[in-house]
Amino acid sequence: MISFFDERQLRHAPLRELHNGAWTPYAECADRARNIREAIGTPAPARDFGMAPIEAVHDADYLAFLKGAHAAWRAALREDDAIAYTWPVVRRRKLSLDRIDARLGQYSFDASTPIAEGTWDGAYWSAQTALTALDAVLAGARTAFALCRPPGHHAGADYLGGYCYLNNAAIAAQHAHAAGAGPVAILDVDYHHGNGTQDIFEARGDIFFASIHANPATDYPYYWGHADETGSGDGDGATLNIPMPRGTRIDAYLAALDIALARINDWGARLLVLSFGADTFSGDPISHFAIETEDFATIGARIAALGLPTAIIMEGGYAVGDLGGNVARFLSGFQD
Ligand code: Q9C
Ligand code: ZN
Repeated sequence: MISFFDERQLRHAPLRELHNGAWTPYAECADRARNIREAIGTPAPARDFGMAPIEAVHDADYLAFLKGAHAAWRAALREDDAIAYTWPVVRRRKLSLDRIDARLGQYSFDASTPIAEGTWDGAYWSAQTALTALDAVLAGARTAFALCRPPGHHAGADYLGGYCYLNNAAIAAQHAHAAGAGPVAILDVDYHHGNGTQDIFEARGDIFFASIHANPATDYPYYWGHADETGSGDGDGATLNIPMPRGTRIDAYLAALDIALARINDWGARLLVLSFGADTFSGDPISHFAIETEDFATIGARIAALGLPTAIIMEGGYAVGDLGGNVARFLSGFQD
């Protein structure tokens, strides 16, 4: 399978995250990408599609914030990575605030997603990697793999969170839609609910979003991904959430996957953007499913049987030593 990665994605390297009340090493580390790269051979570099496809998904004020946040943090004489400490949960609106702490809270929803010096470069090239894979599919490849990192599915139109800054899958899906390749469906099989992707498309009926993930009653991101979230307005019925319990094994997982695939097929999708997280792995340090390495090939093959042109976008997966092998197994299920 053709795959893409850009060295500049490695410039994003936060030092630590706030996890369960303590500073811990950053789980979404650059070595994740190195491990995957080694397991899948030599991915081709990203092409530069510029800002327009990113601006088609993200608000201009958010992008300006993200680009300038680390420099503003340093200008305020702070050390290390920029991170929020207060959030406008009540009546969040587009305020034009100067203080970096106010801006950080305005544009984020958690404290596990710091902005480091190389974050903008890394996120920008991660998005370009997704667009490059999508473009290969538009040009006729049946599948293409984007080794995106940082990941994207928790980022909304104007906020970051969950190790995500730019929503790579949403940018690719919107680009495919704009190119006339639709109807476009997004299937999210990361362990965590893709709340940012859902938020971006939940009021739209022209892009379908389906997600299989850990029950948000027990797992991050808690507030989104419940089964009763099915879309709104024009998007009523174009969102599908299938929460699964901790401990989920391959048989139960495949039963849920078959439901999601049938819905995508019935909806009439012509192109699939696949948010793939390998954090469903039994050995993942921050997750609690029981998918084994060999199961990833079965999952990949089941999705491939849908027969849709597919851009595979890397999301999570934190068992760094096993990550490349798990990703390679998943891709092997597509047999091309
Ligand atoms: N104590 C992705 O897999 N930290 N993001 C959870 C729980 C955030 C995962 C902290 C997990 C984000 C792309
Ligand atoms: Zn995840």
